Amino acid sequence: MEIYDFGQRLIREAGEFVRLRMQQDFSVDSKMNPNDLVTDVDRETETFIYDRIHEMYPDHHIVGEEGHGTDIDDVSGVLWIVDPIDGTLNFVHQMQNFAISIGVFIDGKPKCGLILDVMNDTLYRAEAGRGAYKEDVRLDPIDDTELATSLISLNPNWVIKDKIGPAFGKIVKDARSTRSYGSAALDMAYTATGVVSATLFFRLHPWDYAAGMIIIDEVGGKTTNLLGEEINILYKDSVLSANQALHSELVEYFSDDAAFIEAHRHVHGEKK
Ligand code: 2AM
Ligand code: CA
Ligand code: CA
Ligand code: CA
Repeated sequence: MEIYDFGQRLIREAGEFVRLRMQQDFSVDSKMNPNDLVTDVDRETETFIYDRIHEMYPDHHIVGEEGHGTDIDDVSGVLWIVDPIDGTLNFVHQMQNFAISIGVFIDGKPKCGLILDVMNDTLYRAEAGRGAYKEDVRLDPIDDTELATSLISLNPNWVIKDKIGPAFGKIVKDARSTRSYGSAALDMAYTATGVVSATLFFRLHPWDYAAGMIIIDEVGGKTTNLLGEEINILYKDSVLSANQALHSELVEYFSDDAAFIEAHRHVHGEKK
């Protein structure tokens, strides 16, 4: 079966799995810090997705947040990058506003991106070169905007940090307004649909941005790190997705700030 069709079927099944599973008890643990949570549902959903891909395509490679593919360090062949639940804090606290995110790459080139808003059962999807869709509605190219009349999404935690805070703070001041949704994948889907005009992150993993960057490409938007540099799909990086004009405008806030560049250097260039 064609990868894109299989992926769409799989992510819908995984969404159904999550909606049923969350009606039963599940345990919540914290990872490195007390605000970084993981649940049984994250782990079980990743295994659900892994098992089905592996059964259908035994020679494909699969990387997931919850432990699959930790040994994968090159992009040759078909690579599935999976976040079983993006927005785990929303999952735990709100039981809504979280997503499943799946990006597929062939020899490092984008193949397709899938983001399912699980509780609304709304699928954002794109196949490279063949357009992006929200459910069955083809998405229009996103329009250029200026920061002064744009809504942007970002996490307020970055604004209050010593070295990187000022650059984010200036953006907050100059934007029409900001939003914080708590799911990087949904932030990117919202950028592709024009709900916000840009989304910014200081540090993401491949599973957070893989699907979103493919969808944003297909609506004519641009994704790089915050300094305007190309992102390597197996690396952690900062992420900036926006329409073309706003992307250029936003990169200036970071690339003109020596303290930001210095802090950025320390946390980037690391493999997932
Ligand atoms: P997650 O829910 O899959 O962990 C807002 O918290 C966004 O940042 C979410 O998409 C979340 O993904 C992501 N994120 C990445 N690293 C994180 C971390 N260490 N703690 C909390 N959220 C993180
Ligand atoms: Ca997580
Ligand atoms: Ca995530
Ligand atoms: Ca996750």
